Amino acid sequence: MSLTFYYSPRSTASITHLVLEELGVPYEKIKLDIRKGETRRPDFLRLNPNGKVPLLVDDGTPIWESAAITMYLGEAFGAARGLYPAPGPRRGEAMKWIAWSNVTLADPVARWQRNTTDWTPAEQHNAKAAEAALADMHNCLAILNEGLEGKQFLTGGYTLADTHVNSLADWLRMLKVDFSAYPDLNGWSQRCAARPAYARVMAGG
Ligand SMILES: N[C@@H](CCC(=O)N[C@@H](CS)C(=O)NCC(=O)O)C(=O)O
Repeated sequence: MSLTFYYSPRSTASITHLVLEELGVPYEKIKLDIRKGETRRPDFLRLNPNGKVPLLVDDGTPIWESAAITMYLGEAFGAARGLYPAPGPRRGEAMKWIAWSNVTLADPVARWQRNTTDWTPAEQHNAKAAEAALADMHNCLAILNEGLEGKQFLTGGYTLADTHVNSLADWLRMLKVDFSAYPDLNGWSQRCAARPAYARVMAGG
């Protein structure tokens, strides 16, 4: 087994970074500077034609999309370490939250970001689109909060689904989304952030 992880700090690649650190598997890290266009270099595009991080190369096979990477690593290494459910309904639940966060939650977040932040030129911002995105985002956060009601973690004990979804929640916090209405989500996030792997990644490890 040989794992190579292509990443950029403070990007979607943080999800995969956290997952790899949780698993404690050996891997090589290759840092790319998005602003310098390093994700668009021909050698990188040959591995990921989307020109995006994270990218994981396992024994020469490129795997892109953070949700796919989390599920792949969960199956390959997580189940044996108690960090990913065995095949069955609990694994289905873990996959549900991972896919949901990347598809259903990330969509309004991206729309909101596009219409409010300096990642997009101000003349392209649309106040009505931003308002609709914010409402959709809060609907998702309410769903997540309800999914965590009375639970320590998403599917029982801590799994890579928690690592993955909490990393997306961090992205929202970075965007200054107000989480005050979501006590179960906040408590869960604090439990996820208490993991040693989380502290290592946040410290730049
Ligand atoms: N759906 C992808 C999104 C990946 C993504 O958008 N990555 C951004 C960083 S947050 C990127 O690499 N952008 C570089 C570029 O567009 O050149 C995933 O979950 O892996």
